[in-house]
Amino acid sequence: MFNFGSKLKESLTRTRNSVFGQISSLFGASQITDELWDDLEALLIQADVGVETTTTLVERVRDRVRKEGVTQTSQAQVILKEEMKALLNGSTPSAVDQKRILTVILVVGVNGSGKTTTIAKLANYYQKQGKKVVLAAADTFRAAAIDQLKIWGDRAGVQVISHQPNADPGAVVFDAIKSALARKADMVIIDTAGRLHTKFNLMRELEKLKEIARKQVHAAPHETLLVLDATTGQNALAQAKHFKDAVNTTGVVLTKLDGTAKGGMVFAIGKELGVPVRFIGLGEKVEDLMPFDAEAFVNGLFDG
Ligand SMILES: Nc1nc2c(ncn2[C@@H]2O[C@H](COP(=O)(O)OP(=O)(O)OP(=O)(O)O)[C@@H](O)[C@H]2O)c(=O)[nH]1
Ligand SMILES: [Mg+2]
Repeated sequence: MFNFGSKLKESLTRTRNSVFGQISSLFGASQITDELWDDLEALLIQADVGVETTTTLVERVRDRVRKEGVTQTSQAQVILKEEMKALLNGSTPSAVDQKRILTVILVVGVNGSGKTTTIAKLANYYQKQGKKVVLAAADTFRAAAIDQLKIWGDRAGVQVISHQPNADPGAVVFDAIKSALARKADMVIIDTAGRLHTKFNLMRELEKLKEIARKQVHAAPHETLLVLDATTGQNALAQAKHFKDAVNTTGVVLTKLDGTAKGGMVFAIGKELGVPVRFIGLGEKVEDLMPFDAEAFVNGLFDG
């Protein structure tokens, strides 16, 4: 069995070493002082947790420390970890797990964020759960994107529905859903373009794809996953706001956590966006995807 725990810890090494290790040292001090809170705030902001989320988090921890009469720094750190987990928990469960005839997942995000790779990973993940998956190569702007998906699908034995480059992405989605229904598949995962062409409104196009899916399957797409590159830090957060407003994303896949010290981003996404992180990307291989688990994630930030 693939060990997610050690893979996660390994992937979080940079994030842990850069800032969270320092937070641990901070709480290694003997006394809780005003300086401790100031230093904690500065470190969390440095860790890309985001100003708003940092302020909320530090206030909550400080309040509890005061109310609970905590005097030991080690106990204060336990509270910090609890409040970090609380920030990430409590989101609605993914609609993907409900039973229905066909589940449709739309995957969106800007160029290079890791959409196509993530789709291969998701297909692998759900396939391993015994689900029959069909992929829709609806990023028709780039011939390479279609090929990338086809090659992977062939290798994994997953059907990929594609059209010619520059074809109408809506037609690809329509055909993929039709084929999936005919083949009694469990799930369709749709790849989309991430670029903004001059004569092309990406958000309007994505909205059109959603409408096509909705006409074929009740309440589809059941999940609209935004793929965000963790290495871009606060920029990714700005993208996320944009996508959320325009196409109502229901979840985030945060990719490339293995190559960055910006793991603190997870908190900013959950809190400032109110969109849950559903999966995290921990490498380039097809198995390097993990369902997001707040408990394991926070533990991994502190303990190597
Ligand atoms: N280290 C690491 N690399 C990743 C991860 N996810 C994706 N990548 C890499 O990121 C690069 C871009 O990934 P793609 O899947 O092609 O991204 P995309 O969003 O489909 O890009 P476009 O099709 O150009 O819009 C590739 O080199 C991937 O191998 C991850 O979790 N970790
Ligand atoms: Mg792609």
